[in-house]
Amino acid sequence: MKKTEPRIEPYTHPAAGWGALKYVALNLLKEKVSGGNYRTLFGQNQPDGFDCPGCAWPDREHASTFEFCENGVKAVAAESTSKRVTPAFFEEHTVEQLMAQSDYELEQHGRLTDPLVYDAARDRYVPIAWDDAFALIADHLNRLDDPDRAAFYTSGRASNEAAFLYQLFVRMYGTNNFPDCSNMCHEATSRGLPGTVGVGKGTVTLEDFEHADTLLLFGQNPATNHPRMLGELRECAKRGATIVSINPLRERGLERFASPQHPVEMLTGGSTKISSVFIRPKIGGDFALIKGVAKRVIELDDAALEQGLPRVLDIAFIAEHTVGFDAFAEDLRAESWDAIVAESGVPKDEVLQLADIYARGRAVISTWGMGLTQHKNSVPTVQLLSNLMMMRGNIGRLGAGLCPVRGHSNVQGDRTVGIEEQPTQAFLDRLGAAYDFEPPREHGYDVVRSIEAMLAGKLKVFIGLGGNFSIATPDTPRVWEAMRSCDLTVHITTKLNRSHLIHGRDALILPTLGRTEIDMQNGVAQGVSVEDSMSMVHISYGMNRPASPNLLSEIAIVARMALATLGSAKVDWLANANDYALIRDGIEKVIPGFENYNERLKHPGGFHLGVASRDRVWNTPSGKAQFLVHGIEFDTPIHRARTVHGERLMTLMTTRSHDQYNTTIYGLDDRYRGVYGQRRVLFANQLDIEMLGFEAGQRVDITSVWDDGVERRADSFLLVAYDIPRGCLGAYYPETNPLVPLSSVADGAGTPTSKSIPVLLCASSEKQREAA
Ligand SMILES: Nc1nc2c(c(=O)[nH]1)N[C@H]1C(S)=C(S)[C@@H](COP(=O)(O)OP(=O)(O)OC[C@H]3O[C@@H](n4cnc5c(=O)[nH]c(N)nc54)[C@H](O)[C@@H]3O)O[C@H]1N2
Ligand SMILES: Nc1nc2c(c(=O)[nH]1)N[C@H]1C(S)=C(S)[C@@H](COP(=O)(O)OP(=O)(O)OC[C@H]3O[C@@H](n4cnc5c(=O)[nH]c(N)nc54)[C@H](O)[C@@H]3O)O[C@H]1N2
Ligand SMILES: [Mo]
Repeated sequence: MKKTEPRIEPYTHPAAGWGALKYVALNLLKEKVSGGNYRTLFGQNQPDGFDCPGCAWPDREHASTFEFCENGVKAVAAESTSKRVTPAFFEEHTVEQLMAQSDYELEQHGRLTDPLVYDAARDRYVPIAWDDAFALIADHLNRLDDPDRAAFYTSGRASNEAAFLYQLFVRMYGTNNFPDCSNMCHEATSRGLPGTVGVGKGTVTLEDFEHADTLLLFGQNPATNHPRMLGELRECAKRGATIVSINPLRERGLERFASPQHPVEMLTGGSTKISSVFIRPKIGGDFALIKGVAKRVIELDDAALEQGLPRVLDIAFIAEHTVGFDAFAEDLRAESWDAIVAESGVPKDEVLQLADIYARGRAVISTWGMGLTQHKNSVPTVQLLSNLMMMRGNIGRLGAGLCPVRGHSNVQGDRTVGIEEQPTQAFLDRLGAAYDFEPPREHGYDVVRSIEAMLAGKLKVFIGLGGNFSIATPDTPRVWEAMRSCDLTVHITTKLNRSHLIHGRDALILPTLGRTEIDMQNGVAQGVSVEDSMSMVHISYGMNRPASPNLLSEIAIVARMALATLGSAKVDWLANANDYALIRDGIEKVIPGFENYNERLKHPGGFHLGVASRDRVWNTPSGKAQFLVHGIEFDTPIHRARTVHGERLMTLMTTRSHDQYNTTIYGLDDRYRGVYGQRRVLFANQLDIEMLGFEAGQRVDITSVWDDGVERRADSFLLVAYDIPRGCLGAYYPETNPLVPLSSVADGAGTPTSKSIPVLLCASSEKQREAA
């Protein structure tokens, strides 16, 4: 693809439409999809095809019509590329030389073909036999004086089978150190919802979208990150449902959508209006906003009572299904409107408008993404949203419910099958009984704690099942120091990324099959299963020839790592790797909800795992859904920094552009936000740009304000005047990760606060400008 000239040019078309088709064509040409096998792209999310490695949005059961998704195609094309990174490539490049390449360039080299080991004398990765690689891992693990000195990372693409076998191996080895991408993603959801409704998962299915009359979309950008969700929203909008976007940015894709599934819309240049209302809190303002809405619902109910009108609260639901309502209502009555307005950044009339919409809705779905989960108060925010929904019985009822929209295609399934650093005792009991061993009982390290433990010299071996740990995590220079202090780093991976270059004393790169590839074991093509964001579990079969004959499946790698480390006295690892159905039998034994797992997977579209809260069964200590009281916080790091620096102190959110998949950079455009050919841009309100004495188009350096005396900076960002609330800034992740302090995490979830970083700006110096 020809490199676009860097420019800023506002986008005026609907999301998707012809623009998306054009981009798809360009991507296919660029990747030279393996063997010209474009059929692959249409095998995604088909009953007999593979699960799209893009996002976790569920598939319609109809699934016979190809659901077009630009970013799904990009994900598949990136995996099916015909480009290869062979041992000859590493012979030509030292690690130091590769470090000089951008993340985008590293990604472009293509698929890894052979297992590699780091050769320190030559600063190169060189080939290693698979058995020697497993022996090296076993040797390191068995030499540690304590299994808690090793951590086992998982990124959310690993299948249920791979993840289950991995956690079994790791727990038999003796630790619960399972940092995973979820720790940086929807952890506030997973830790918050159990406190209110008893389960850390959403309560809706796609069917509910057909019956909802009101949808509140909090902090997500579906046109980029869950494009197939727009198809669902389009149907809702056509039906006349009210859709509200709650987001500091007026994301283009939430305004108008031209559906590639509907030829008439495409040919006539038509499109569908998605959101009818845009509520725009300042960054981190959602908690106060939701509190305002809940307070207003109480006021509306008071007024209804007085006038003898039907109640606004669902008093039957509250009485039968909940506890804690009185204290909750009392706290809302006592909350001041001034605080709500000041802390949310939303004018009072708009808070009231949102409350009216909510109170009119007879079937309301609330969805949310990273805009709610990556702040200090994310757990209380998710709980408050859940409480708001409970006020009108909007949980466990047709067309209504909680809909956290997960990221990675199997991030929810990985947690279900045991990738969890805080396992319950009940889970450990069942696991131990099924495999006849005593699992470690102490909770392990999450992502941030793993990094801290490395820095403290307590963690010496890092093994990563997918992902890009050194780039996805916060506080980049500290993470690199931490990873380089390890005795061994291992990456099980499809493509080259920077984490492979930030290595321990010993280091391995183990190349694996992707989801799109045929996985033959013992002469039989194996399927793997995944759970989407709405708890549907289904099977996935690859269709492509593997990128290299020397790749192993993730499951085979885990099994052989386990065999080399632990032997086969308790588990016949190789038998499990030869027939994935055996692993599913194990999952069935240990995890409730998987009865008849192998059988039920044969049903096209799979099966629903069952979510207790959806059935109004509340797995909480009280046995009821719980209203919880949380106050607005007035003494946060951002408040404190603003006291010192005044209005020059800004709050920075870090988000995804349209041309990336997390740390994988597909291209340098973010077309819906009007950015082309570049990524180091900083969105700011024109009035703030003037107030700070800058001009749009100039370059600025960003430093974050934190209390540990460490300087954190990211330099040379192009200032772009953008429609964003005052005091707020936006930039892309991962370039901005050096700004996120390691110790700045969501209370109760440990998620890095990558959507609310207190920062200051200064003009870039001439020298830095040249370097950029
Ligand atoms: N193509 C593509 N698809 C993806 C991914 C990808 O990188 N590329 N990543 C996958 C993963 S792992 C995930 S988790 C999801 C992420 O999908 P999203 O949840 O959409 O994640 P982000 O792009 O980080 O942006 C979140 C949105 O939150 C808004 N926001 C920021 N701060 C606030 C706030 O304080 N309040 C509110 N209300 N909104 C706020 C931003 O303006 C932005 O619109 O997508 C998944 N799908
Ligand atoms: N500042 C900031 N930081 C963030 C975020 C943010 O919004 N802002 N978002 C956070 C979120 S939501 C998430 S989920 C994390 C993501 O963190 P990660 O999951 O660690 O990162 P990814 O970029 O998704 O990982 C991509 C790599 O996975 C490997 N890979 C791809 N497919 C496969 C496969 O099938 N098998 C294997 N074994 N490997 C594969 C490839 O090597 C690729 O380079 O980042 C978090 N970090
Ligand atoms: Mo994520």
